[in-house]
Amino acid sequence: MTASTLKTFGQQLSRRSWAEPWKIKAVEPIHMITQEERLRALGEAGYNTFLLRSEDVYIDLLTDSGTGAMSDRQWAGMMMGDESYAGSKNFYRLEGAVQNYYGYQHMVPTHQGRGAEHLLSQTAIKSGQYVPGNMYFTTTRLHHELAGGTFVDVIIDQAHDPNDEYPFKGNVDLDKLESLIKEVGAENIAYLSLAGTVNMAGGQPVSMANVRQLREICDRSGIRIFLDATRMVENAYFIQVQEDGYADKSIAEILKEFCSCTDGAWMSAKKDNLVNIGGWLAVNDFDLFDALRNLVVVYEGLHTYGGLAGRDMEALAIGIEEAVQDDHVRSRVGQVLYLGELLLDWKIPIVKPIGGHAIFLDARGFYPHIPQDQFPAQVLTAQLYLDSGVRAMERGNVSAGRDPQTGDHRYPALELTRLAIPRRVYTQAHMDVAAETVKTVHDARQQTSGLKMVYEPKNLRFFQARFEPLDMVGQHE
Ligand code: P71
Repeated sequence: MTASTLKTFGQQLSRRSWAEPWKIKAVEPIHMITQEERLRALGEAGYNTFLLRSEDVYIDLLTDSGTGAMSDRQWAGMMMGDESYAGSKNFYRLEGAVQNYYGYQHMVPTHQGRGAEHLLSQTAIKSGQYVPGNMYFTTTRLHHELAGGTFVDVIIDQAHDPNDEYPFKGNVDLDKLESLIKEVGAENIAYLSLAGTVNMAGGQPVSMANVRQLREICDRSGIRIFLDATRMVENAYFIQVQEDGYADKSIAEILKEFCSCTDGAWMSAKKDNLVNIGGWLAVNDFDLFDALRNLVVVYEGLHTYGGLAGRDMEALAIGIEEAVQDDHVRSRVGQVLYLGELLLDWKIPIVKPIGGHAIFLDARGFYPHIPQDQFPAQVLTAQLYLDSGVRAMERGNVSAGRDPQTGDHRYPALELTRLAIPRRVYTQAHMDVAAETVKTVHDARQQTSGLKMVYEPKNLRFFQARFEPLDMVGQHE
């Protein structure tokens, strides 16, 4: 690819514009209910935005997962679904797209990311082994633990500091990894669990230099590297714009180069790959593939559909091609940057640098007076919803859960509220609404008090936990 074909629309005009490379063909109406109705809806939802009905939400920034808009080509592809039980032609299209754009040899489809995590964890982790990774992700770590593994965080220290502006805060700390190998022995390490643009750190990328060094260390010790490729396309964009030597390489080239330093990857296709449901798992080692192929039939479906309809696999194959277009990624990350820069201009505390898929508000910065066991990030999601019907997600003490050994809250260093931006869905004016609501809630921060958890599920508690405002607790007792 030459530099001239690489240029996006904005770059061709030598401007910073990141306008979307599409126009809107179908729209879905949205409404804002009244503040009184929002208060009632939030109470019914136990102050947990996961428990709100989407009809009661105005702008839905809960997640960028499965919430993107498909293109006209993808919708056309849905009509090309081959719903044969075995050997659907859409499976072969999907397999070809994964091989072509990610570079792995063997692929197993799954219904979504955690289905792939389950299969990989059960196959590649032996009970008692350690699984080092660049910060935990909720479902990923749970699957490590359910397979008898212990997750060890080996991300660089800067990732835990919302104000550190290092451009590759997703990097693995090589010393932490090497000390772990020395301490427990390489044979007790299942694999390195490496994520592109680290979600819980604020969508922070891993550099190409880092993955190359990791490859070297792991080769020396015979440790495999598996990549959480869920938002790896966005990671490739950050390498293109921030790492020396990559400005003239396309996102597609960078993605493939990065993946070539790893032994396989799992994917929640609901993010980068632009579909509403789907996932996959791809590896180079045939024996491992054989084991995965054997397990997928138990939990997901036959190895040529893995829980997906033929039409889903077709939309996914097309989504993979669209996901790596430079114009698309630049506009997607550009929209996140637009929202983040508005907030920075207003001195709102957010995780810096601005990441790929979301803005992460620093709830400690909003509510220094609310202790972490009164869930400041959960409070912030509630306040945003009450102000404007914008739905965000808690990514702090509730999400981190309890330590299985001590049973206590994990009290993570990062106490964040995430505004995730769905792909190809909202406009710049919607971003303005989101920014304004954050500002209003920030202005009222001193009058805000904490929450008490009144119902706590055992696994992934953040999904279904219920809360009451502390100043209300007791009124019902
Ligand atoms: C996100 C999600 C969806 C989610 C999952 C758990 C709690 C809250 C929200 C899902 C991811 C992800 C990464 C890096 C694997 C999964 C699981 N993210 N890795 O951010 O971000 O994929 O949801 O398709 O099962 O809102 P899955």
